[in-house]
Amino acid sequence: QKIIFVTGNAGKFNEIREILANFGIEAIQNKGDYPEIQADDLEPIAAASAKAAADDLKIPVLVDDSGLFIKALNGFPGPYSRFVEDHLGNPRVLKLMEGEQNREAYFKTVVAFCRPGEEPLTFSGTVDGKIAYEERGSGGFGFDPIFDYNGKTFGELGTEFKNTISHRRRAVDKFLEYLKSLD
Ligand code: ITT
Ligand code: NA
Repeated sequence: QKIIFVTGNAGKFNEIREILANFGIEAIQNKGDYPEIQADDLEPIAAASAKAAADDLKIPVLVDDSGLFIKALNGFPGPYSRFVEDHLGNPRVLKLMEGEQNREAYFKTVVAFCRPGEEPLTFSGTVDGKIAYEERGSGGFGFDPIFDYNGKTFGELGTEFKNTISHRRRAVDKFLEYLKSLD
């Protein structure tokens, strides 16, 4: 079984590829860049991207929209995570958190699956953690070096462990449940 995963983000693709491979599904990357709508949460963003890609490519596709939600910052960067990661980076996020006692945060992934001409389906997953006081570890990508999970950052824990408990894994598990329900 093969599935087209539309993303320009190599970190995401590698994680999804490894997760799906464990379930005997081959992920094929399509780097098509579809305009993203703006919204307060990730579901409508992922859904709109999946529909645009499926209707354009005329094949079923999977997309992933993810973000880091920091409690003390009222959920920022959330749906603006891409912009913050690209234009500010982890050091500036740590700066915003300086002097902040409440370090609680979560990662969220919404994977959206869409067949051409049909409505998209969305599946979400989250994982709770804390914003670290400094970047640690070189594994993973994006915000992983500042996301502390039980004392170690995702950067320190690395992709293999991350894939067993991550927001992305939890979202993909729900998608796999859906696929299974079709058999
Ligand atoms: P697409 O082509 O798939 O849209 P993107 O990089 O635009 O790729 P997102 O908008 O979903 O993807 O990602 C928001 C940001 O959050 C982006 O800068 C990622 O690096 C970061 N991010 C997403 N998932 C992450 C994870 O599991 N760990 C750390 N950072 C993550
Ligand atoms: Na994106």
